[in-house]
Amino acid sequence: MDLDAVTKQSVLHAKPDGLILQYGTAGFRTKAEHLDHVMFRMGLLAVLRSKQTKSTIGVMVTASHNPEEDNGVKLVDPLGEMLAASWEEHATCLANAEEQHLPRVLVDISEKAAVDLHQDAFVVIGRDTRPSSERLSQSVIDGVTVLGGQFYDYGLLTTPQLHYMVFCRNSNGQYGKATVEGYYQKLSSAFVELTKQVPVYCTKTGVKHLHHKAQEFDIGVYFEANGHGTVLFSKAAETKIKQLAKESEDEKRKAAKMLENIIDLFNQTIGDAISDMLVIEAILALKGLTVQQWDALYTDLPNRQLKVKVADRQVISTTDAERQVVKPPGLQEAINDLVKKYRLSRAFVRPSGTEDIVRVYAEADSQENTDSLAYEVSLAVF
Ligand code: 16G
Repeated sequence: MDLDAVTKQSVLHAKPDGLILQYGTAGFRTKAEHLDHVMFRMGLLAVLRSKQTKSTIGVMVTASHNPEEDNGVKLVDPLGEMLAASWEEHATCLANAEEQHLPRVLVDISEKAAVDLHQDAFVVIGRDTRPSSERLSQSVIDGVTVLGGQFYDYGLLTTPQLHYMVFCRNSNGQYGKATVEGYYQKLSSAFVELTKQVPVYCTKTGVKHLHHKAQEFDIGVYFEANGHGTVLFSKAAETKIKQLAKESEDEKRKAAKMLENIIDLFNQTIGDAISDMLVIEAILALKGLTVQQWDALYTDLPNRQLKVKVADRQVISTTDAERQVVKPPGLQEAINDLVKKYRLSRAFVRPSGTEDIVRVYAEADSQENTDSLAYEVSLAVF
């Protein structure tokens, strides 16, 4: 520890005479104008803590919800938690040491905490949007560097983000990537996974394919754009619902009874317009919705289906639930090139299973573009 260098630097971050501060619930907090020396010293302390734990330590410059003229600083321990209580005492001692005692207090802390001074130190820093925060985090950096510590300044960061960064760095990336993008990536992909309603699958066209797929679930809803579809309940789900309709307490029994009747209202052997209509009527009545309100829940995106007459529809064969052409060679590539010309677009072609034609399906960002994509794809088929 180069104590001479510390003393020299410390003069530039001099402690106001007689000022006593306490490392409180969320670190040090007071008027920003009184915090420069505390920031410098927390930079020093973070280096010692980093050497002692052989880990990255975080320093956050913020006073959270306090008034704008306040500021504050707290240290983040290796697993992303708050600084250990024993080190809060060291922090308070160091922050309150009069200028001439600073070297001695540093040595005391190192001895008491058995800090290996030869160990490398790494400190990450974050700050809030207060006008004083940038300058104060520079004081932290001065403290870190004068003790030979390395640092990474994240700049603007929320406090939980800094805790996250510290843990990521100390878990070799196991907890996540120690970048702002990594943080958002982790949260957003977990959010998307969590809020996916139900798994969705595509099958080849035709009730027989959809029906079998839907049988794999406790409750399987299948439908085609042309109107075919129904809902299937597994034996296990039906038994459970029937049992709840008899045995459970009032609220649950009422819900289970409703489901029991819904099961009977569906024709589970195949889609059935009469049965589907009654199910919809029942749901709208129970929810107090009009047909118009129901219709307004859903807006069709631009789409177009075209038929192309061909000499032999069997020359086209497909894979991936009829979404990719495998034969004739070159057709899928031609479709891909056309799709690339439009925004939010996709297009499929498949031989009809009921007529001597090829069906072309297209989507794009507007109806006009959709129509034009469908037309271009049908020319490629032709
Ligand atoms: C039949 C199928 C229907 C499918 C349609 C496709 C049944 C009960 N109906 O109507 O599920 O969507 O054929 O015809 O299986 P396509 O291949 O000519 O478009």
